[in-house]
Amino acid sequence: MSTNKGSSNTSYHTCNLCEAMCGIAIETDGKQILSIKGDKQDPFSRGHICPKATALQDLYEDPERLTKPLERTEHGWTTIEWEDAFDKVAARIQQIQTKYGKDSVATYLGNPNVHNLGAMLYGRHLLHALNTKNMYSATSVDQLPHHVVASKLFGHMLKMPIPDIDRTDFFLMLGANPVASNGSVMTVPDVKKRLKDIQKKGGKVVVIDPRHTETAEIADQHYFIKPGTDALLLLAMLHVIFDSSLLDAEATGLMSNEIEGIQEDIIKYSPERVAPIVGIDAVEIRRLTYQFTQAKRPVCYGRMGTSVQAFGTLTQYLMTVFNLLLGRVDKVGGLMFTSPAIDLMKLTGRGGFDRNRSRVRNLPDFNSEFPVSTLAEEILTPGEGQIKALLVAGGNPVLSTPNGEQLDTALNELELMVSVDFYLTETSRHADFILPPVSPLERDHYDLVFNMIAVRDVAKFSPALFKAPKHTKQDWEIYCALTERLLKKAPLKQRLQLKLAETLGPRGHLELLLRSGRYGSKLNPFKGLSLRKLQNNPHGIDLGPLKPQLPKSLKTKSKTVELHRDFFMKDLHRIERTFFSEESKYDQTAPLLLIGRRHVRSNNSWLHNSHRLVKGKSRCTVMMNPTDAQRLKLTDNQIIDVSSTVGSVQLPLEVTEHIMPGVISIPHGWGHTKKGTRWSEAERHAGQSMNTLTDDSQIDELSGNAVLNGVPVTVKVVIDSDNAAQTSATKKAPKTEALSEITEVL
Ligand SMILES: Nc1nc2c(c(=O)[nH]1)N[C@H]1C(S)=C(S)[C@@H](COP(=O)(O)OP(=O)(O)OC[C@H]3O[C@@H](n4cnc5c(=O)[nH]c(N)nc54)[C@H](O)[C@@H]3O)O[C@H]1N2
Ligand SMILES: Nc1nc2c(c(=O)[nH]1)N[C@H]1C(S)=C(S)[C@@H](COP(=O)(O)OP(=O)(O)OC[C@H]3O[C@@H](n4cnc5c(=O)[nH]c(N)nc54)[C@H](O)[C@@H]3O)O[C@H]1N2
Ligand code: SF4
Ligand SMILES: [Mo]
Repeated sequence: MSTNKGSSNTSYHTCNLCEAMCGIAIETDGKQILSIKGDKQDPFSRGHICPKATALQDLYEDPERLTKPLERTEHGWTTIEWEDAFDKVAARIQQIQTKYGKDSVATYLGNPNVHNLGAMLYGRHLLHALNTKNMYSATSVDQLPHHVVASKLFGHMLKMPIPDIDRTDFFLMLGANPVASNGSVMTVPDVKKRLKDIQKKGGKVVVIDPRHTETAEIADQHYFIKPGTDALLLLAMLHVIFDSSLLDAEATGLMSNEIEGIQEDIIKYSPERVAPIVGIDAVEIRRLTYQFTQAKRPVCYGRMGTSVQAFGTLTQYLMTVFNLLLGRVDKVGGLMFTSPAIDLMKLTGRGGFDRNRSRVRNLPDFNSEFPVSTLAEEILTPGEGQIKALLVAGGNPVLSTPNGEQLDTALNELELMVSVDFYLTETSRHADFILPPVSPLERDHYDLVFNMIAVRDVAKFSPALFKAPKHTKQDWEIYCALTERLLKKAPLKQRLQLKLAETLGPRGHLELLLRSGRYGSKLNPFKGLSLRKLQNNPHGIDLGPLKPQLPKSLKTKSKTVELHRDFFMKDLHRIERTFFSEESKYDQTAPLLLIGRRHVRSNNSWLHNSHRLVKGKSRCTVMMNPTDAQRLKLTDNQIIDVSSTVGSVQLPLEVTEHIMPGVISIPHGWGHTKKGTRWSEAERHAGQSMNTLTDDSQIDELSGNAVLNGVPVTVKVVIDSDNAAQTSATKKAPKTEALSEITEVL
């Protein structure tokens, strides 16, 4: 639905760039976008947007965005017809699978897939047709610990409890910076206002983070914490609640009978024992715990900083147990479960663990995926089962995954690489074929994933702003075209299933899912929630605040919260070894510890081709506390060399009190320095990749998740500040041979 004003037209959509699902009002004149503003009538986002929303226009208009398939030939990149591309790609995949076996073809599905209705609905058909064990995704550089905890405790990997931010009065947040990231595993548009509303109502926001972040800036209390030690802090907080008998008796009835065991496990982690390692005083740890227990509706939540670190899964577990034992799960203002219009749990697996082992490092899979930290070694290590071909869809793992340089080298070894991406990136430049889908404004949108983890139940359908131009394809069409070809010799039933799914299309699927969901009516299309109803409500429909629903909605067999103490608490051995043993590697005088950071004008490894977003001072800097700078005789704006076990980068130094002594921070997703990419604005603001420093051999042992925070590094000066101005990260990347080839051919 849209409104007209003169020749211009305003229509309503959802921004799909991050998890926040902000409503946007887009004013157009024909094919011209005049403005993108927050949709004030969206009941969820209430007019809020961030600077990235306008990048949707830049993305749409970007002349460097690919729209036609490319094939690598001896003359460089050549455009090729879609049908030819699909035929060639499918034939090459089949040849390789026939020669080396099914598992020789691997897949990496990147983050944008979960922001894409068609990709979510049809990706699984392609994966099924490929029938390979070697599946990878951004999950294992992200929220894998949340899934492991949800699958074990609540019975399904997607049954993740979400902080009820609008009704809590004490929001304890570890390792998350929603004011910059706009929230994660917590879909929460307008988060800054929502946090301030907690305070306005007399509540408190407390942030635990090695950096004084944008969120810490508005919080009531902020504690620096030594990276990677959150598990110790939580063990000590649990120690305090057991010691002071603060457990919620009623809540314990909901859980499996393992609480006494857990009490035994945590007995030795007194605040006094952990404080020197964690960097927070024992008195403060006790105070914080009491503050939490004295609040009426407190909640404890943790994200990236606590997920992608050495003890990510244990931390996530302890945090959930902390909320559980204090009766803060499934309670108003605590951690709650959503009741979305479409329940993805019905469409996906529960999250099986250790069904397969990775070939080289023998690591278990989760939900049929191996940790992406193992991808490069599976390509580089010869032998049966070696990966020979890779399909990367909506991902840039050369910049996003640990030891990206190693992966960059490994990709050269492949016999075939295919990228489904609309940019020629650090990753897709290695491809033999690039299959570019349309931009987000040219496809329908409904958030299947983020409604599962939103702080309110809502539903909204956004039709494509522009009809996809002729001779372009959406992600789902690309997936289906490849699947069809791969299934040519498959049983009729499988082929018919695909045909049916294709005929339905994303809209048809959506209609079925909405009507068979909890707010719909299967029999009567005019009753309950349906696509038609959503189309008539272009600002979205509010389905109310989160509702208590346990034990009924638990997916565990026992219909209790299964604590799986043995599985999680066995990691305490590693805690002891890491932090307390004689031979402890955790040397407290040791090198600096590296953490990441996000900025509101950037999005993972991309959107850097939007001038509006990257202009101004380079943001790819190394933040360091003045005490460290002084000790190391470094000054602001000097170019320094940062080295880890696997690589080194050179970046300008930013000396700031906003980071904890002993810690440095570099944002991820930069490093547009490789030859043969084609995003010139990004190349002009190249920066360096933080994942040149992260080590693929370091994983969170319980889940296989990557360790991207708390990476030991050393630093030294490269260039002094007088010369830094010219050599800072804004310097233009050299124009490459491959780039000029493309411009000639296209
Ligand atoms: N050191 C460090 N590394 C990190 C993180 C960190 O905090 N620190 N964060 C991690 C996290 S949380 C994540 S999610 C990953 C993300 O890492 P990736 O999974 O690699 O995802 P992106 O970096 O978002 O890359 C997106 C790619 O998809 C393309 N793209 C965008 N939209 C679409 C689309 O609709 N369809 C298709 N086919 N392609 C599209 C873009 O052009 C771009 O090349 O990075 C991880 N890496
Ligand atoms: N603007 C912007 N928004 C984004 C993205 C983006 O790239 N840019 N990416 C999107 C994606 S894919 C995701 S997953 C989300 C992530 O969203 P968030 O989870 O909010 O992630 P970050 O902003 O990286 O915040 C992580 C925080 O953890 C802190 N930290 C690091 N190590 C530790 C530690 O050991 N302990 C503790 N307690 N804290 C630590 C860091 O200093 C940082 O402030 O953001 C999404 N939104
Ligand atoms: S916060 Fe920004 S990027 Fe995220 S959905 Fe809203 S407008 Fe889009
Ligand atoms: Mo992410």
